[in-house]
Amino acid sequence: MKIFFLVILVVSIHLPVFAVFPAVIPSEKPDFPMSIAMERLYDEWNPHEDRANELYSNFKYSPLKGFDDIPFTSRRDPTKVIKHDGLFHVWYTRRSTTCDPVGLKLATENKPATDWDLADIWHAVSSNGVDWIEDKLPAVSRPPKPEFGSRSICTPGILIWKNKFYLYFQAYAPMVGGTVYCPVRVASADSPFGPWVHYPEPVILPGPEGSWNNIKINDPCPLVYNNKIYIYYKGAPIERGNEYIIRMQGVSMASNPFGPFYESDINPVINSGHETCMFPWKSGVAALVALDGPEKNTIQYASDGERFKIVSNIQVPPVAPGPYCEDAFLNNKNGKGFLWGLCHINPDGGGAVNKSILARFDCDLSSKYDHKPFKRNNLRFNKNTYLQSGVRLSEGWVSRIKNERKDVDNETIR
Ligand code: AAL
Repeated sequence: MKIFFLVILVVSIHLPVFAVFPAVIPSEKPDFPMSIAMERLYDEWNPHEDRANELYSNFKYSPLKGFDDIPFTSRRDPTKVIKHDGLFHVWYTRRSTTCDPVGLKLATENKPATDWDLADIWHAVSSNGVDWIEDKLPAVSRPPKPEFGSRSICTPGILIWKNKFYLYFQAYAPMVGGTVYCPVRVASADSPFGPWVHYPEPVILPGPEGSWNNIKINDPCPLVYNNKIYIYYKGAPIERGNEYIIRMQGVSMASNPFGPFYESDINPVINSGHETCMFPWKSGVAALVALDGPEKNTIQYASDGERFKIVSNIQVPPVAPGPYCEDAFLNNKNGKGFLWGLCHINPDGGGAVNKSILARFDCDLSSKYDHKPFKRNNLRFNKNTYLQSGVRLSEGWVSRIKNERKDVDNETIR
């Protein structure tokens, strides 16, 4: 009998205690058995979901004033916004041509192939982030032929280092396009108003033959971190096709703005995304990763600037974001994030051959402020969103689906 009770006692000590998951989410991880989804809520997320995630936000957009709509003029790919002597500054790609982009095959000396072809880098200032005044001339103009950048300089990134200003940008020659060599060049100035002086040599070069970034270094995004200049970028190889990767992001570091830059040993450090958007966060670096790849539309964090992990999933993220991130160059291991920035929009919802405009986004990716409306889930959109071109099922697929219907739409009970 005694043994019988002992067995019951031992068994009951080891039996898991099942509990009903309570309506009020426990702030500590419960020790009763849970599904792996609920384990994950505590281990990878936090019990208060996106509301309590400082690196979760949604994004609201506003039009900007001061950027006149000029025929065949496009503005895109803004830098981070900086504030200097009370004024906000931004730089961006501006194309002012005599016709719309015609594609790579039809491009000529004066006819742009893509939206970022035959472009220079322009500058605008604002006292409130909404009303902007654009300079009358480019801040940085294309260098002469045959130098890198003589066809187009575009997609700049701003750096402030030891009280001087540096603009890093894509430098295309003799043409733009996926199979054209595109290193990163830099121009420097003592003031955000310029004058900007081209450094004669490219500073970040594509990688060796066969490597992930062997033809293009795009979207340079500088930060100051670990007492060094960190430039993140998107790399691409000359080879195209499903076996090749064209949208991963890497980082190179230097102690001098003109280089030499040394690649991270573990590049690429981000497996998805398109335009780059990195910012100091606490003692590490965070990244907004949008548009391409399996980890598109996420915010990621790397405690060492290189080992990125997903920390939130986001909706309708800004394209080519240039946040106003006040501590991007402070090197203080105390990154506080941001509340707004500029981005670009294709008014026609188009792609490489469509013109772009700059817009403002607001969000709450800040650890300093708490703007609750930006922490909402459950964003819903109206009919026009679902039925706009690019989202609406195309006529071609409407008829294909109609023709395949008798083979595809099988009886539910067979
Ligand atoms: C972008 C960026 C790069 C690409 C093109 C212009 O928005 O990713 O700059 O080359 O598109």
